[in-house]
Amino acid sequence: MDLTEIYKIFGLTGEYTGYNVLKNGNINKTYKADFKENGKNKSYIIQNINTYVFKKPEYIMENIDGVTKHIYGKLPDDKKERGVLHYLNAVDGKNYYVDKNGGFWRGYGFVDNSVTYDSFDDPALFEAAGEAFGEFQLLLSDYDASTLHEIIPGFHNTKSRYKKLFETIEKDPAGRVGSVMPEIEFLKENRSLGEALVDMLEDGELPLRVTHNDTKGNNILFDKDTNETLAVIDLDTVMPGLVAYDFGDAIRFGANFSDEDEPDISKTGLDLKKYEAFTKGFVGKIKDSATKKELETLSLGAIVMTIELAVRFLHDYIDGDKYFKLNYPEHNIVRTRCQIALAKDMIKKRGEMDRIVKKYAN
Ligand code: GN1
Ligand code: MG
Repeated sequence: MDLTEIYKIFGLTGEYTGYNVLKNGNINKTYKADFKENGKNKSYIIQNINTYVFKKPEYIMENIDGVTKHIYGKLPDDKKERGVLHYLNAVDGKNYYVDKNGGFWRGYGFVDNSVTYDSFDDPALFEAAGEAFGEFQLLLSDYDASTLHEIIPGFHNTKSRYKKLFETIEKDPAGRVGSVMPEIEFLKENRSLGEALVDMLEDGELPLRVTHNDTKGNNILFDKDTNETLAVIDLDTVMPGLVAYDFGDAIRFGANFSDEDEPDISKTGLDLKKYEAFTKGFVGKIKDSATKKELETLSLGAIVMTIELAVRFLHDYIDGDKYFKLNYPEHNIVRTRCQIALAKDMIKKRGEMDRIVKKYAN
């Protein structure tokens, strides 16, 4: 599909000066399109949604419409412009467009002078990320969860994720099972740990809340000059979930010494300094609204989310790489090994992780 067609459909005007592909998402295709109008630069984000992953993208757009309006309504006037994404309407008034080949498109205004980070070497910045994700949850604490579509059913249900992994191992569709036995073994040994949060949810020990469910640090916009946090983005997976999922995934991604797909796993492990910085920010925001049990399960959330991603990356590898975008053929198994190395290190450090949560929960 020709991008200029898409610009027309979303009514973008001005002189078009070019686009970049933004590469930090593993699912959708994202473009930043640059325009000039009356001497001023104005950019837009255009996304082509992956319909293998998102079977009903119209539902995502309904969720996003509700959630962004809710947040917009709560922001003070001076934050309304940059504190939430403003989605574009197509010529027919819908906030998406389906092309003749079934391609699903949407767009929003690029937030002026904003930046995202893939890693957080400055603890203060990661603490701010913790505050932003904590605040996001507070903003949605009164959102009517029954109006939200469950975009990917069982998204963080590690019991069904494990089940699907073992079913695919049985079928071995890509003939790769024989080469990944140590990884399968680790995941088998740690199955009850990986399923622990779902057990607690099923037993009614933890409340469901409206959560983001994809809290990678690069889903936060910062002001390029001041590093003030502006907005939480990537709202595709906003759904009912556990607080521990949002805390856990942010730690999994941002408090790792390495990237989530580092091939040299001797570099991988939990950086307790970063862990503490994020915990300080996140727990500081949610401690009054969270239950004691929720706070107690945060460190477990980090371990569970890391095991979950190992399960998901390994599943995709065994399944022949259908879900996640790859940068090279072995990418999914490299990701799996990195997540396993991180999970092992977290398991060793669990006592320390708990101590840190307690420090900020009181
Ligand atoms: C995917 O595309 P991105 O980066 O927003 C995935 C997340 C994973 C993440 C791992 C819908 O997110 O669940 O944690 O990759 N999103 C979906 O990097 O599956
Ligand atoms: Mg995402």
